[in-house]
Amino acid sequence: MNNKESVRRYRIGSPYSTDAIVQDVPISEGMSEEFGLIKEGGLWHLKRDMVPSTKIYGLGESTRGINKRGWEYISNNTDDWNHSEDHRSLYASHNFFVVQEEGRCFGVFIDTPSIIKFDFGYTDSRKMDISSQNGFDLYIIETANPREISRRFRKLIGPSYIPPRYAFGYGQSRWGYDTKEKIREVANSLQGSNFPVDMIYLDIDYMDGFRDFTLQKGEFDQDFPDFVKEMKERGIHLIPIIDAGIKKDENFDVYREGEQKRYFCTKEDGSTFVGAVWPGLAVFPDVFRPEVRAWFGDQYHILTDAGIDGFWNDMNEPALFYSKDQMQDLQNYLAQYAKYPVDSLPNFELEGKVGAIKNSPNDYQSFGHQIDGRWVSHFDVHNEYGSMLTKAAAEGMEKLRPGQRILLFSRASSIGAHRFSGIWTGDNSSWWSHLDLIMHQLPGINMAGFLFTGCDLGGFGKDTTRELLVRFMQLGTWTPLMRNHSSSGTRRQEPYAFEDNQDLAALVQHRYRLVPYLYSTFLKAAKEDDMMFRPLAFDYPQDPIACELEDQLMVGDEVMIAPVDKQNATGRIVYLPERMIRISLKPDGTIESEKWDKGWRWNNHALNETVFFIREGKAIPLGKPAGNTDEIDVENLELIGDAKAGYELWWDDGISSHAQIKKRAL
Ligand code: MIG
Repeated sequence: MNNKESVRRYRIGSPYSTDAIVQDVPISEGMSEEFGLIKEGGLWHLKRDMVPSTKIYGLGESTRGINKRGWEYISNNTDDWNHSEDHRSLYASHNFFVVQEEGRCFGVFIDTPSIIKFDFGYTDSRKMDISSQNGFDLYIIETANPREISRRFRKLIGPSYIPPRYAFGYGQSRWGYDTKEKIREVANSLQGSNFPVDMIYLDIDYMDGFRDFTLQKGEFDQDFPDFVKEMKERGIHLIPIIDAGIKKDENFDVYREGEQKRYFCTKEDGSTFVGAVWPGLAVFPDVFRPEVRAWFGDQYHILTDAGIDGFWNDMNEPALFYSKDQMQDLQNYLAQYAKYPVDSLPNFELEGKVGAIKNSPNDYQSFGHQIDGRWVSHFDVHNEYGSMLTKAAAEGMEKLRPGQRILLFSRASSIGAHRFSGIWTGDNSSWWSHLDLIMHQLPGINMAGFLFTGCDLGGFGKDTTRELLVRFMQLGTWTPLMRNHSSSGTRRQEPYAFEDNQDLAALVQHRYRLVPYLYSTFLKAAKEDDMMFRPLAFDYPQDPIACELEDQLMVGDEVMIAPVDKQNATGRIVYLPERMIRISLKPDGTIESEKWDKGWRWNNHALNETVFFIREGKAIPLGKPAGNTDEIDVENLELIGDAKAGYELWWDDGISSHAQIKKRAL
C-alpha cells in the first residue's frame, strides 16, 4: 500500500463552516483526481467508478453493513425510531469513510453541516456518487492502511472525549422511573440480586411537565440533593436526560429569560420559532451563538448543584413532533374532510399529510440561526445542531465543575462533537437484527472519533425476551457504554426481572472484571487516536475470509469477539484468522482457557458465560468481581491469555480532566 502520507483539502462551492476540524490544512487548487466533480440539477456531485473489489468502511452511525457499498445513505440527523435496513438516515452525520481497492486505499471526509447523500453503488453498482445542494470541503487522506488513515483523520479532528471511569460501569434505565420509590426499588433489586451497578438514568419523567432544568413537583423537587447523595452512598450516579426543546410557558423562568434575551431560534422575520415536542409548544436555543451556549450550559447548574455529575442529551436533531404553523395548516386541511362522505375519503392522502407533519423539512427551512451576524436557515446547518447543543453542555460543565470530567452523551451528532461527548445509538428495537446493527456501527463510530458509545441493551422499542437481552448483554460487555434502556409501554427489561437472574448478574460481574482492560484500551485509543473496535479486515487484510466477516470484531489489540445473534442458538460458527486462545468466564467465576487453531469452528456460547478470544502472544488483565467501579482493585489483576506476553495497563484517577495516565507493566 501507499507509504507516503498526505492530507489534501479541496473547496467545493462556498460551504458553511463546521466544528469538525482542528488542524489547519491549506486549500489545494483544482480538484482531487479521486473524484470527478460536476454540478447537475442544482446539486454538486462527486463521482467515482468503483472496481469489483472496492470496499467502503465508515459513515459512523448508519444502517446496513460494515462494508457500506451497495446502499445509499443520507446524512440528515433524524429522530426516527425505526432503524430498519431500508432507512437512509439515523440520528448522526459522520461523513468520513475509507475506500479500499486493489492495492490502495484513501480516506474521504466531507466537511459540511448540510444534508448530503452517499450513493455507494445503489443507483449503479459500479459507481459512487456523493451529492449535495450546498458546497463542502473535501479532505482526501492517504497513508498506509485503513486503520492508519482513520488515525490520521482523527488527528485532524482532535482528541476524543474521555468520560469519568464510573461511566464504564453498568447503567440501568427505563422511560418511566417517575418516583424516587421506583428508583430505590431498581437499586434494591439490582444490588439485592448481585448486579454491580454505577448508574441509574432519569428519563423525562423526572422533570416538571417536561421542562428542562426543573424537577417534578411534589416528588423530585423535594430534597433532591439528599436523594442524589443517598444514591451516591450506594455507589450509584443518577444521570438525568436533557431535551433540546424548552417549553414555551410564560411561567417558566428559563423560557422567559431566553425569550427576553432573544436566545431562541427565529424565523426569517425575527419572530421566535415555535415547534412542539414533549412539553407541548417549545422553543429551541440558538446554540450556534457562543453567548447562547454559555447561557444554556449554565442552566445545568440546577442539577450539578444538587450533586449530579452526568447527563444524556436527547431530541437534539432537533426532533419536531410538529410546528405551530404546520399544525394550523393541517387543521385547515383536515376541516375539508368533514364534507366528505366516509366511503370516499382519500385515506392514503390523509395518512400521508398527517404523517408528514413530523420532522418536516418545511419546518427546518422555516427557522434559522444567527451565525456570524446573519440569519442562516436551519436547513443548511441542520446536522450540526445537536453537536452545538451538546457543546453548550460541555462548555457549561467546564465552568460548573472545573477540572472534573463529566459523563455526557448525545443522540444527535456530527464529527467534532466527539471531542466533548459520547453518543448512544438511539431508539433501536428488541430485534435480533439490531445485534448485528450495533456490531456494524461500532467501527464506523470509532472512525468518526466517538469512542464512548453503545446501544440500548435489550433494545429500546418493542418487547424483549430473556434470551435476546442476554445476547445483547454479552455484546454490551465490550461497549464502553453498557446501558439497559427501554421504552415505556414495552415489557419490563431490567435484567433482574427474568427467571434465573443470577445468570444475568454473572454477565455484569464479568464486565466489571473486564473494566481494567476496557478502560485501559479506551485510554490508549483516545490518546493514540486509535479505534477500539475494528472490523477483522483492518487487522487481517491478507485474509480474504477475515475481510468479509461482519459479525466478529477486534477489540483493542488483544481481543476478538464473536457474539451470538440468533434465537435459540447454543453457539455459533466462528472464524479464527490466526491461532487464538478461547476464553470462557463462567457464572461461578472460574475461567476456561483453550488454544484454538486458525480456521472455522463451532463455538459453544451458553447464556451464562462470557466467551471471547485472545490473540496468540497477547494477554489481558482480569480483575476481581466488584459491586461498582470504585471497588475495582487494580492492584490485584491476573493475566489471562498468553500470560508471559504481559500487558501494559493504562490507568488514571478516573475523574480529573487532565488526569495523568500511569502505564504499568503487568
Ligand atoms: O420521543 O425521553 O431516544 O431514549 O427514552 C422519545 C423519552 C423521546 C427518545 C430517546 C429515548 C428516551 C425517549 N426519547
